[in-house]
Amino acid sequence: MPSKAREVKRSSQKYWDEKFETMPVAELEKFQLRKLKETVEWAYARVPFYRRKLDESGIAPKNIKTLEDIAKLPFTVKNDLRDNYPFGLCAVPLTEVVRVHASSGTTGKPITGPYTAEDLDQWTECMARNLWSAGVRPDDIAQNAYGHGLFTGGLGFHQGLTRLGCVVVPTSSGLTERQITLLKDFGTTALFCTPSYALTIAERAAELKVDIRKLPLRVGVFGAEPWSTAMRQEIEERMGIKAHEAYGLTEIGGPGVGFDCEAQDGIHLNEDHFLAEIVDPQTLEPLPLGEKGELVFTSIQRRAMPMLRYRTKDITRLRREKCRCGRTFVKMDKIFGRSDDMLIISGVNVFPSQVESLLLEIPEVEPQYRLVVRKKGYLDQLIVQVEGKREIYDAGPEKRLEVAAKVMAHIKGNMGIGVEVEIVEAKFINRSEGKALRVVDERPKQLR
Ligand code: DLL
Repeated sequence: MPSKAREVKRSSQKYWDEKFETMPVAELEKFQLRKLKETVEWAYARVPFYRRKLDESGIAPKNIKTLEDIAKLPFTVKNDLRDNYPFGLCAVPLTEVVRVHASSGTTGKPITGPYTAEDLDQWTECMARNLWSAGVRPDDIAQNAYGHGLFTGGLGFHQGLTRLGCVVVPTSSGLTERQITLLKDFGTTALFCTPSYALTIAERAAELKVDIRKLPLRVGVFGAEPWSTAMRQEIEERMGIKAHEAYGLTEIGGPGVGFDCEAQDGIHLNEDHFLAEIVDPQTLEPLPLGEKGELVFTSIQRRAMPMLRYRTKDITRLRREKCRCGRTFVKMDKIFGRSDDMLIISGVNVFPSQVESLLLEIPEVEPQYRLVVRKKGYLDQLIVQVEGKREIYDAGPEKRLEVAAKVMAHIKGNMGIGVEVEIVEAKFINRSEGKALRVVDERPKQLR
């Protein structure tokens, strides 16, 4: 198998694509500007939606002369994708489309992500960078437990792993006991799934008296949902692995947009493919590097569905700094959360991942939780429902109240908000096989 042999030879290389991953920023910016101009022209010439939007804003492709000029372009939002469902934003005839992914989200019509053969190839390269950076190598036995199908996770990882030349085991998500059997029988060394599913697998394995720490498993690449650093450490501890990260979204091509490295300190963005900005979610003004706000992406190499200034609703900040891995790509902080999931409790902005970090600091509770929001009079009330460790239930109701009070005080002390805490029955929280549902909003719709 010549291609596998070729990849094996590359195992000692530090980067998958050294040229781009370590390109000096000035050179990268020149490349980005060229690709940005091409993309704006491509979208303007081929997608009536973009032509109309640019015309309405009085912007012509020739007005894009510097990278900063990107701020002149109008934003694109999820509803634009819904309104143009299924192929209204497609810049190529369907005869040139070789794949369509889709994401349903929680409400409304799905959105689609079409790819040309060239788009698929580039996506695969982006995924290969992600996996390589996590230390996945051609001799890994790679169990891919992201959902396979319309969701971009399964096939995106499949392509990247195949390009590396790994032994790919496409389990898809679910059937947790079988996942554990295969981890054992195949001697899986690398696991891919959402962080919440990794936790589900770890928990089930413990119940089955399988010690994952003693299996050959050594690395995982997790993503597709917000997770705190504390959760990463928890997974590393329970599985005895290094837990790395993948970031991406269907609208701009799925996972492979960003990835972490050996430093595990922020997520490098594949800047030769995606231009990132942070904007103030209220005023939509661009914010300088280092400030927290909404992440906006422009794809600069995609052909089938180019995206101009797509508002992700993900909240984070960008950092341009020397990373110890040697990559020059800008870094983004772990996503704090989606603006959709942000709660305002007693005037304080609350993201589920902040509460998650605090829960993980309390040894008496499990990292299984959900946040329920209710109205109490005019005020929003936050109820943190969390499961306790087995010993807590054995110790009786008094103990549950004591732990609830402890959690409440910890949240108050760190976030300054009063919440109600319920130590719910064991297994009350639905175990996730994909993206975990963290927020249950029980407020009447008109009062949210
Ligand atoms: O979740 C793509 C993906 C698959 C990424 C596998 C990583 C691994 P969507 O289903 O369209 O695509 O959801 C995209 O998920 O806007 C974020 O809100 C969230 N998200 C994705 N990765 C992360 C991450 C895939 N690492 C939405 N941390 C995004 C936090 C993430 N949130």
